[in-house]
Amino acid sequence: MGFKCGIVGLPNVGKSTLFNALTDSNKAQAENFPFCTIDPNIGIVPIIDKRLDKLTEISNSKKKIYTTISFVDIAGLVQGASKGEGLGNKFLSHIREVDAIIHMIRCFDSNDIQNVNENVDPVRDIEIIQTEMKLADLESIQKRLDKKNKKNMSNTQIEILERSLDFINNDKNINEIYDLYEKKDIGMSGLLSLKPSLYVCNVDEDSILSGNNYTKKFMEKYGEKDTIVISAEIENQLNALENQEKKNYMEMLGIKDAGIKILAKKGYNLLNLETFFTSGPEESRAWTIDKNCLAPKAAGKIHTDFEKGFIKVETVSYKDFIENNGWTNSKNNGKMKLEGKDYIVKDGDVLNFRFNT
Ligand SMILES: Nc1nc2c(ncn2[C@@H]2O[C@H](COP(=O)(O)OP(=O)(O)OP(=O)(O)O)[C@@H](O)[C@H]2O)c(=O)[nH]1
Ligand SMILES: [Mg+2]
Repeated sequence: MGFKCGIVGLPNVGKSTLFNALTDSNKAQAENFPFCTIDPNIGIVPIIDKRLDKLTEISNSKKKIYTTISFVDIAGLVQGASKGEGLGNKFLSHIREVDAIIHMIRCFDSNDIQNVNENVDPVRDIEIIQTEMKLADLESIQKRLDKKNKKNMSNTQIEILERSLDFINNDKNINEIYDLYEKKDIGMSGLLSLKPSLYVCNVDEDSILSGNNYTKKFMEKYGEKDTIVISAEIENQLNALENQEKKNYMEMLGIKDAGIKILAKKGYNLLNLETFFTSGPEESRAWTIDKNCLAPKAAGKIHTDFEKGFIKVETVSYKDFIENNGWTNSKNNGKMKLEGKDYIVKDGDVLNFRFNT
């Protein structure tokens, strides 16, 4: 299963516009009225990786398969959503299914584009969303900590819920849970407030390069590391253009990389993901794993039989593979290593698994 990122925010802030840009489609209806989106739109996006292009060339592979991330365009949330306001709490459950959240925040002025609140205020807007997520979490924690439901959970799971309850009730920074427990256990809690988050400040054309007062105010509070300034509208227009036209337009705007590319990369980092490759005459392919993944687990990404029957793995680093022009010379020049089940796969490794079926 690929990784899923949900696009979350107030109504009419540009979520569907961003989704269309990310998925290079017109799949999501994006119109100037609140609650335009009701059912979630799902799009799968290849993560373009130049290293894979290179490997495909060297191995003369018939097929090239990039790894992917799924994006989910979710209905707008409003104050009181957890209690059924707006489109209500059914939509909070769509957020529960994603691995990470892209918060879409309006940072542009426009008299034409309806705003559900009276003015533009990114910090207030994100707080409305986060409060709704916390309220939804409180309800879900309380339900699960009921005696009868508690029986099916491990002690760690119960502890995480109890701690989260304390953090939310006392308005403490819930992300401190990440210092106390393992990522996989935290993920299993399904709590919305604990999902890794990226913030996208949606701006007009003139603010793409250096932001505006809204983005500044937002970053003062939420920092720059996990924030990205994008114009969803412009990204969408860029996608509609042919290569040369696109280049010219980007030059005119003064941007080097499409914002959505930067966004996909940031998402990858945020989720602590890495890539390993397989490469041969049939296909070259990129695979997504968690950082510090052990070799058998990585094998399991390809097929569960590979994990069960894992014997050894042949490894060559990406750099060596390129420098030695493929498997054969890497082997002959002593760059291929044979590793066992304790091997921690590194980003960029080119791997060949040996297994029993
Ligand atoms: N001026 C301006 N308008 C934008 C921008 N991004 C989106 N819009 C417009 O805002 C309106 C709403 O965009 P959508 O993408 O449908 O918004 P949404 O967040 O999906 O809305 P809901 O599905 O109703 O929650 C559309 O008319 C877009 O063209 C932007 O960066 N600047
Ligand atoms: Mg929408």
